[in-house]
Amino acid sequence: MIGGFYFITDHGLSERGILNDVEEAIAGGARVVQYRHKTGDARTLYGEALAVRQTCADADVPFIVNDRMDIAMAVAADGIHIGPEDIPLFAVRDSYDGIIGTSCSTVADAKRYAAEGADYLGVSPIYSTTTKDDAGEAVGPEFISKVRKAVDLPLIAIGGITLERVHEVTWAGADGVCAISATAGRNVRKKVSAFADAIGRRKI
Ligand code: TZP
Ligand code: MG
Repeated sequence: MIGGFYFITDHGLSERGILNDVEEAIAGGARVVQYRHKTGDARTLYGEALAVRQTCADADVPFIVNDRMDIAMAVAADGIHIGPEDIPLFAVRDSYDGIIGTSCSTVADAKRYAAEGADYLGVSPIYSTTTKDDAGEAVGPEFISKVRKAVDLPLIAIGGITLERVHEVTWAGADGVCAISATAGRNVRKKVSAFADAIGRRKI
């Protein structure tokens, strides 16, 4: 089951390299890792994804590749995360047994993705964010409640989430939380650990 703290790599914000960040995030309690690299060439993506996959496999943490079906297949990732501009969900569901996550910001899309066989949904952007250029307008934590009522899939809240806001999104029904800028840079382990604790506390 996808949930808890969901860590996404960010080359721009990383200070010690994304592989180190992944190790730190897992040590801090991340329950899912996504490799996200928007600008690298396929050879670079393959090499990095392979290394991250190994680190995740050693820790028994699900490893998801963002956008790229070819890379996910080549490194035998546990899953892929696809957005509205990527290969369509219906096109991969029949031939791919791994975890498929997709992003949604309307209830109609959430229902459609559930019907098409998504395994989890990223609900975003909950708050405004500068980490993703085309993230769009903030949908607010109430959007999570609406999707929660509409579909029976794990929901990962993402976009502008700080430690102080964790309770708002878990209260609204999120099963997991992703925070990039709030955990990237220095002390990744400590920051992820604080998120993992905050999410865990809400679930008790
Ligand atoms: N998808 C939707 S919002 C977002 C992504 C990748 C960026 C989240 O980053 P931050 O820094 O936690 O707002
Ligand atoms: Mg994408």
